[in-house]
Amino acid sequence: MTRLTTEWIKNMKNELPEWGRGLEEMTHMSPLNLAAVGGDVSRGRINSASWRIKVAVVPVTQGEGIIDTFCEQVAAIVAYMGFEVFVTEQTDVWGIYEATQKGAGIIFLADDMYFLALNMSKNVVVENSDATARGFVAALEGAAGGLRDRAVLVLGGGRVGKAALSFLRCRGAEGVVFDTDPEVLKDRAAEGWRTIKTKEEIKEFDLIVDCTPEGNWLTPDMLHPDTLFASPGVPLSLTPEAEKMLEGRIIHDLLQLGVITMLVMAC
Ligand code: PYL
Repeated sequence: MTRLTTEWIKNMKNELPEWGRGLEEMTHMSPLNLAAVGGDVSRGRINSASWRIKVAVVPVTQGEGIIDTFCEQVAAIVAYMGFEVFVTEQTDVWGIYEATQKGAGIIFLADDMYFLALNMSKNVVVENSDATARGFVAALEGAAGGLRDRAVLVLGGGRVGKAALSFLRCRGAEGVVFDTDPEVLKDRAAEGWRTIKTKEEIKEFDLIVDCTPEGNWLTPDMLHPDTLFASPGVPLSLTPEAEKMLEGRIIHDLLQLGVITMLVMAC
């Protein structure tokens, strides 16, 4: 998983309205509806939760420590979805205690390995990789006008890729996976997923979910000209030329779709 930097995310909260409009233009669905599809949660449940549940975001100092403004951006995304939210003054365990004392029903917190949304009263734990994969598959489905009986190539067969494959199956699509690590491909094949073995085969697919943590390796000649490209992976794999070729058909953000899907799944 690529560790975000303050430089990458510091303007995110100011750009949320533009992000939401762009996503709706591409997917013909509001962020709320996308999260509802990705999280498999009814709009009614989300609306009622937004009135009842207060959300806390707890800074975590473990490992490489706090990413300046990370918690603030997460809180801004939660607020954008219409929920009351605060960032705790304290960090770590004290911050969790502060959140419970201030009546939080859902707590977001992230260390270097996991980013979780916890709903203690419902004993629900939502993990960012799973929610992010589901959110981006839902967005691809919206942009493609449905995925039923269509082949979708998943780049990267790790934590996010596996979640994307599973949710693609839930949505009636055939997930196909590519990974540069033969051992990962072997594991996915053993689980019954169709795999491709070479980068040359990527251009056979016009629907792609890119879950790789590599950047700048997908060139125009490697891609189907009509590709719809959903990329939970950070940084973006597309070279600038490929980005230009796919302009208007790229679904990519650093936190937003994952956080809104985590939120609704924790409701
Ligand atoms: C959750 C993000 C999505 C992509 N990469 C993941 C990442 O950067 N994880 C590290 C998050 C550390 C947060 C830090 C803080 O500010 O509380 N512990």
